[in-house]
Amino acid sequence: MAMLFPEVGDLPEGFVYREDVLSSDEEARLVEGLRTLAFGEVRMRGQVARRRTIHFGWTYGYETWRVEPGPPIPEFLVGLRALPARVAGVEGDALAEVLVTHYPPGAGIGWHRDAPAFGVVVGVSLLGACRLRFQQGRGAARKTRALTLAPRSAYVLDGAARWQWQHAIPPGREERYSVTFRTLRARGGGA
Ligand SMILES: O=C(O)CCC(=O)C(=O)O
Repeated sequence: MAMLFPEVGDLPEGFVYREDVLSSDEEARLVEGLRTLAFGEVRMRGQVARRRTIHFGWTYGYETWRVEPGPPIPEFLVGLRALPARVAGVEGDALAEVLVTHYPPGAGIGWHRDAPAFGVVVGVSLLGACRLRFQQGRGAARKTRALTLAPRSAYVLDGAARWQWQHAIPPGREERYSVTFRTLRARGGGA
């Protein structure tokens, strides 16, 4: 029987995954910094999600997708930017938006594509592991892929993975932080 969400292999074009991009000490120092951030609620269609987020560089409305200048990126995250830049093959400065998400146990994120105002997405995972799922198409034509994101790993969403597939993270058992970096394409948002 075919697995609903097969492991790594045959993942969408444009998806890059690297493990052990940070040491445990670097992870611990980053988590110390992340613990000081003032995370806010994510409200969509009247529902408050279990995950909490904070945006730097640029902010966007989850329902309007409007992109606005945001608070400056804290020094400890500016220091981290060279890493996702190297993994994605872009300049550090080009990663103008930083979104930090805190997932307590039981939190996830539903199917979506990231706001079109942003380009390449690079995600760094800290603390718990989680599944990252991809889907494309509907009904009988629906294709799915999945892998486990390890702590201290990084991934890139570009090409088809970014634009032609949706992704989601099912609720996990472990606390996790993701620090996602995005290049900016255009302001204003809208689908
Ligand atoms: O937590 C992650 O790595 C993914 C976050 C995500 O998909 C998003 O914020 O749009």
